[in-house]
Amino acid sequence: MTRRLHGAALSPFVRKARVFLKEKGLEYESVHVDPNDPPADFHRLNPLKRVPAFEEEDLVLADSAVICDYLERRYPEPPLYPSDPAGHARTLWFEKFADYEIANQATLAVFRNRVVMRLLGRPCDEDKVQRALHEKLPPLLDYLEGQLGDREYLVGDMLTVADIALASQFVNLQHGGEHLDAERWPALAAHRDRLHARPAFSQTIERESAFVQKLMG
Ligand SMILES: N[C@@H](CCC(=O)N[C@@H](CS)C(=O)NCC(=O)O)C(=O)O
Repeated sequence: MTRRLHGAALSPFVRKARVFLKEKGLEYESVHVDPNDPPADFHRLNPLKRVPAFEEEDLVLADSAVICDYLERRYPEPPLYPSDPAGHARTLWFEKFADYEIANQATLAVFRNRVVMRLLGRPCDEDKVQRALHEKLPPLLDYLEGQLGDREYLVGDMLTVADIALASQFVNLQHGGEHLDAERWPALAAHRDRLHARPAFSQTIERESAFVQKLMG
């Protein structure tokens, strides 16, 4: 069967899909697409020209949330979404919170300025990074810390796509040279450590970190 994931190694959304596929135990072919310079025909896979895009036989999908939702319905085991309506809805909420709110700060402000801009030979907007770290990110993390409480996962007692989405954003924060303050957000830091210790994350983090170190010289 043809199953391909198109994207770049350091994209948090591509990583989320990669980890999801690995947690499902699904084999796939990885196709490199640089989101800053996609191939001319990439619009056929995603008219928005964003990564990830996904192909399975004749099916073409884009957007990590859509790809994960498809994989869950097509390959229900092991489940990565709760089956009860309330748990399912809360999972989608936290997934969205990670993909949009945390992503805007951890990836688009910190990682993009500290890593991507440097690689593109453009200046890093360090003011934007500092605003993200000290003004924008903390209230979002305070909220998640309260929601997580002393539980292992964001929703119920199972690993869900929401945990994967959030932990994936924290990898980009790390690539940008920043870490969660474990004294201020202990539950969240422990959650990140648990997720990043799973083989699906630890293997990719090791490879990516070596790559980032090499790129940044
Ligand atoms: N909501 C989308 C976000 C995808 C996204 O923004 N990907 C970035 C790379 S991290 C991208 O392709 N950016 C290129 C662009 O927006 O032109 C998802 O979850 O897949």
